[in-house]
Amino acid sequence: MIASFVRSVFLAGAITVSALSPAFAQTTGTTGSPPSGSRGHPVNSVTLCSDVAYGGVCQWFTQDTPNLIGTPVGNDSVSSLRGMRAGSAVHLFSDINFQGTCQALGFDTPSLFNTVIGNDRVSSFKFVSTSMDNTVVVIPPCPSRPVETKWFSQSSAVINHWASTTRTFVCPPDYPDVGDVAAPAAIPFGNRSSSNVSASLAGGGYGYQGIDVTFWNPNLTGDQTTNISLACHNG
Ligand SMILES: [Ca+2]
Repeated sequence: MIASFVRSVFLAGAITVSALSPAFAQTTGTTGSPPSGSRGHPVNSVTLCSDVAYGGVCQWFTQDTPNLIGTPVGNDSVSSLRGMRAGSAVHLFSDINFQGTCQALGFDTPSLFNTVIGNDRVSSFKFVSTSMDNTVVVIPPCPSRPVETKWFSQSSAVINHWASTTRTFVCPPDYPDVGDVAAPAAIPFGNRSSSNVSASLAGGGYGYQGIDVTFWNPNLTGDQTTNISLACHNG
């Protein structure tokens, strides 16, 4: 079964390559411009742009792309995208080789700000086929991924040098839960402030998506900026 499956995938790949060849494209002029392919052999396409509102450097692609490093549009650069053909959508990934945070998009998107994957984060993408549920376009969900922990650096709050200061830090939407899945009993933050500054859990615990940290800066040399790394996991 596996050998047969692999073989059929290989043959499908060969057909796709022949459909993209210039000779084939030149013989299929009835269905539009060459990148659209021919009837029965549509070519996927998406245009990625480095600025919002389809500005900056824009680059169209017809193939899954496991690594945007070195491309004109660039790695960790995409800010908007459009031009997906009917029946297809894309899965965008924050890491190369279709890893990291994934977001499924099937429609023109003038800004990736405030999306799950975020602005200037796309490193790879692949095409997926959509289906119709009555009149609703169904985009396949992103592949499930293992539960994992990432450590996020956060520095924003200023420590008052006359008294202790408690600040709240929050995990990002794609890794929403506080804690290290590999060490669930450990304190889920590291103090990266200057050596003068101590940090401890406020109230002796932490919440589901956020953590309160109390800082103390006893050296009386002035206010300082807090700096912690926070452990967050994705499920
Ligand atoms: Ca950008």
